[in-house]
Amino acid sequence: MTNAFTPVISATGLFTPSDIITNQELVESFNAYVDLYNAKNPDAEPLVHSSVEFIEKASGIQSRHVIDKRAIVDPAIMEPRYAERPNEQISLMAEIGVAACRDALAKAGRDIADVDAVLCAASNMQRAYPAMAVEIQHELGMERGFGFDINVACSSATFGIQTAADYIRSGNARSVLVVNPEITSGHLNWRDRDSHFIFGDVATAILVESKELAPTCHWEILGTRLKTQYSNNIRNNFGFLNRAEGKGPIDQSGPRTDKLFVQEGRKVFKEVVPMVAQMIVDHAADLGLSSEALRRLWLHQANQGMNRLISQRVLGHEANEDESPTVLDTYANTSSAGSIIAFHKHNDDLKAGDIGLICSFGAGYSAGSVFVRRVA
Ligand code: CO8
Repeated sequence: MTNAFTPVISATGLFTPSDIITNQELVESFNAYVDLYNAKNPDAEPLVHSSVEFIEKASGIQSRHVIDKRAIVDPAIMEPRYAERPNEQISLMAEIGVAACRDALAKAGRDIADVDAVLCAASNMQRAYPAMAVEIQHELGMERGFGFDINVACSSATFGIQTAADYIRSGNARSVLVVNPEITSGHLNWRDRDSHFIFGDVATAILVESKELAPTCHWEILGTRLKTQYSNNIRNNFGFLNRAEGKGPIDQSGPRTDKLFVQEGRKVFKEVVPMVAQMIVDHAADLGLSSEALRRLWLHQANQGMNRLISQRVLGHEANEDESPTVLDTYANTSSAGSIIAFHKHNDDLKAGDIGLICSFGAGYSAGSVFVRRVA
């Protein structure tokens, strides 16, 4: 039974940066940096080489996109260089967000004048204020409505979808753009052997609308659920009070590496898999959905092994690529955008009535599940 305030996904959009770093290239530059460091610091504990085999076996990642790879793979720099822009120019994060929004709007045949709100939901914001969402709203030419930012690390997109869906359900909005510009290269420590291979840059957008406004072909949102549970196992202490700590600049090989992404990867793996699997099973049961009813899982793209275990627990058997598609092999972990890229690239072939799940999980811990059914 649906009514006028039923929230649906009308379309999604994707912006993929053209620069690609393969594991081979990443490891070559990392190992050159290690050799340089060890030659310069003969009395320090020697750094150890990275390996392509380890990365592929431990994570399933083969390559990643980044905004500009030149400085990242330069062994003398090993961090991105994105030029500061004047206030009059659009910021980098807004620029890629706008590209993803335009893609979603074009796919839905939606005029920007019909959109009521923009939610910028991502792991990092380029600045404190004005909100990124307000800049994106302005750049899209929205002359009314509102925008604000949402930050729940890798789960930002599903938290954004639930927020948008609630606006639709309550009648406070009819059309909401949720946008996820993820420039993860800015907060990844490219000199850290344990994590230098994990992330990639991208932007996605989801147009969440009231059913009566949506194009004929859309995805009805059957239910959304969010969960958070505090953990220090994925952490980034970067913030506006760093300056007040009086400890000098943030250096990715110095004592302040906690101002970049750090994690206890094994603990994350062990604790998040059962938490997320249980959440999905409970949510499906509450919606009256059996595992056989689930045609496809669009899971967060952090680690192939995690997705294998989660889908096994949810479906009762090992999922194949058709049931649980992978995009992390070529995109790596793109934080909140991962499950949306998987949905964007792998939903066209499903039929009317097919049911699937968009699910994200990550730092916080945080997790979100969104069950959807294809219409037309
Ligand atoms: N090359 C070769 N060997 C290596 C390397 C390397 N690069 N790195 C580690 N090793 C070695 C280790 O030294 C260790 O050796 P030994 O056994 O001799 O001690 C061995 O490999 C095993 O190391 P680990 O235990 O660390 O390896 P794992 O098998 O656990 O794999 C992973 C590491 C891939 C990180 C895995 O633990 C994992 O994926 N865990 C899940 C993590 C996850 O999903 N995190 C999500 C967080 S992201 C999020 O929420 C968003 C945050 C915001 C984004 C911000 C942008 C940057």
